[in-house]
Amino acid sequence: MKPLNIGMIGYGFMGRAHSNAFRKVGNFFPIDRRIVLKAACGRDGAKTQAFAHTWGYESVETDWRALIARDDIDLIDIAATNNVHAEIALAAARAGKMVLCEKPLAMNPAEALKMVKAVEKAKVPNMVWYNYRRVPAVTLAKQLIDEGRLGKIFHYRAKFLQDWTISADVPQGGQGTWRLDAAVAGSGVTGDLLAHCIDTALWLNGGIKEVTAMTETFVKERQHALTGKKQKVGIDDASAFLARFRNGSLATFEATRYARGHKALYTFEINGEHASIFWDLHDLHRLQYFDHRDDGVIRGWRSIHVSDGDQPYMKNWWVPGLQIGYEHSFVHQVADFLAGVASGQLAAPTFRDGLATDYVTDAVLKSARSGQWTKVKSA
Ligand code: SOE
Repeated sequence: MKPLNIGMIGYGFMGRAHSNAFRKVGNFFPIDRRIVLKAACGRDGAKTQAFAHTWGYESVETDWRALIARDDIDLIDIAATNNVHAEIALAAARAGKMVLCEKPLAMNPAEALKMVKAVEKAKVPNMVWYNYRRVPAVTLAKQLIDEGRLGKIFHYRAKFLQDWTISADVPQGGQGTWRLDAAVAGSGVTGDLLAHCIDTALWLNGGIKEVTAMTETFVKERQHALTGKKQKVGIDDASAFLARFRNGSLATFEATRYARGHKALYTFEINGEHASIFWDLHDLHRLQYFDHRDDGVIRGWRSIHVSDGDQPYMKNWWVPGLQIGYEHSFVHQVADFLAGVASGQLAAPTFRDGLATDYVTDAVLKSARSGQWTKVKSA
């Protein structure tokens, strides 16, 4: 089998999630390339070395430009902070590499558009790591909607709730807390958490026409982990918006890091003319489904344990009844990406799909500032 040499940029949470996916995918899915973890890249040499050792990368680079310049790298995976996505992706596309990028695609739509143009001009395979699409229960939701089981959609309701930044002592900037630093993250929960909800929503329910939003920054100043200085906080701690989808349905979206007791409670509910669907990341292998067309005496919400071979992705894992988890969504994403490359029909979400999400998050932030309903651009 022809090798596919991976150059991984970043060794944090996502560097681990992606590396795990690259290592596992060939054991469970019929891929046509032999994945080689060729090089890990990060600014801190010792940490990158340790990461490379743990995950089995053959070599280490401390400058992403040197990584991209290497002839023995086929695919650049950007698992670094949001502020460097664009620069790296542009250089990787110019060098003719395949490019995978962590979400959100960019700091703002202007950057994201440049990235889309670069990969499309260079005709290089590209994808954004919106992994939740490939949790089997979520993929099953897509299947049920596409089969028309819900009928006309009236409502879409999504939430992503966390509680890890309530203390004013949590710093901004630095490893682990860069998500609180606007210069590195771009925005707060809008780009970090709502972006997930929006990506899933655009996939399941089509485009969003307009939004009206509110955001809040509860802790106004935080110490910067790198400078030690107290600085104004530029990110949104909480963000909520109403939306109208192009198909006429109405939506509410909410994300916060101030919902005490919730760690990563991503939920969505969709209400259609005939049926409704509910999904909850804390119970990710289940899909709740209600069908009004069921016989009245047994009608009710059913909890589908998504673990059977005829349900999405599951025939590649264990035997019916045995469930899988969070990390597998990344494995599925690599499997689909490679199948897309092999067939010439790229798997979504491509960079252009990532731009569509960035247009929504941008409209949300603009609306929160202006207090006005704001139109969403089409990607
Ligand atoms: C933030 O805590 C975070 O890790 C996000 O950055 C991820 O994208 C999300 O999947 C889980 O929460």
